[in-house]
Amino acid sequence: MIKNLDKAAKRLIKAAEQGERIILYGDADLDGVCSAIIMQETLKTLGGSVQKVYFPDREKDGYGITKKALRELKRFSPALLCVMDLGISNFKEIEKAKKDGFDVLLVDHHVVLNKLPKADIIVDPKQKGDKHPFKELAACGLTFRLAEEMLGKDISTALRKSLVELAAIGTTADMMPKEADNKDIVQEGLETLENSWRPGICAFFKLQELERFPNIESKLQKLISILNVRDVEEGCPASFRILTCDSEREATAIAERLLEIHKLRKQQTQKLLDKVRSSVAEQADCPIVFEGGEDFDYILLGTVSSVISQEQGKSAFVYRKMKGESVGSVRAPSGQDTVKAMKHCAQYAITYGGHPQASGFRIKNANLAKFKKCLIKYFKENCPA
Ligand SMILES: [Mn+2]
Repeated sequence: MIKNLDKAAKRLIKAAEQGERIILYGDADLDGVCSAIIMQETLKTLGGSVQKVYFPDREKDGYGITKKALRELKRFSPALLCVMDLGISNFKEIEKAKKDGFDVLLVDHHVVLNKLPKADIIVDPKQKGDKHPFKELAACGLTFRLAEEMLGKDISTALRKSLVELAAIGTTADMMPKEADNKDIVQEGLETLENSWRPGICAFFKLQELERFPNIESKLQKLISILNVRDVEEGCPASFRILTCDSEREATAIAERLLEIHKLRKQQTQKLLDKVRSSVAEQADCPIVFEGGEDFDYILLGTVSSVISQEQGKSAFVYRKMKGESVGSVRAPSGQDTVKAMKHCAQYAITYGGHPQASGFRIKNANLAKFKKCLIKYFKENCPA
């Protein structure tokens, strides 16, 4: 049993039944977005009222619970703040949210740092005392398990399908291992995905770009890469807008727009990849890749670090340099732990966190060189080639 899942379900049911204000706060990637939709639709089924769904703008405001978000959300307090796919390292921000009058419920799957934040309820299979044997659920997988617990045995087949589809999309997008719970969730979700009632999903399966793929798995990968396109309107990612949209005409318009942006991004990614590749070629004996610049577009970082890490078989730290600070995306081959490495060099970073193979950091530009040196030393000692 996942620790605190029953507690969290009871708390959410109570909030729905008593008409408490509920705020959903999710990461803006597909895992976070799918989590938020699963939770929103589950609460709606139970008669709850979600006042606001908030996604932080990673590019502008950074990852996690942000100060800006807390300022904007304060007007909803007192309320239940349900945070998904982030929060486990937001110690100060959660303390502030509590002070502002929020009850805080965390559903996260990221690595627990040295301590837990002071949220009222924490669901994270990676916390101490969690006896669930499988630790690699995505946040949307956890949220789906939570929805099952909240809805109990009465869950209708139609509702279950519509939720598990989202969990399958988010789990695949987060590149979680397709084992145990994840395998069940993805299999169940894929069974009906092509016949989804959700206008946003129907719109995608009618695109020519998707039709040419031979099977549902490859179609899903394409669907994810298009949904991943960053297109924020009034703080709301396109993926959320399209997956919750109830008109197929509107959904088709968003899908076509995303496809156009997606094509453009692909060209930009190739350009940046070529740039990083030529720089890396001159540093063959360096145990890591550490590359960045002012022209490194934030939204390309994840893809570029991931491709470079695969090509080089090294941990890749790829960052965008801004005015005083830089933000980076990190990917690593299996067996290397970038969170542990950054923990070792934490004195130079402002924040860092994530998963061993996929993480991120924020740093003062003045510390970039020291951070790099420290990481190189760490990898030389701990991951000899
Ligand atoms: Mn996630």
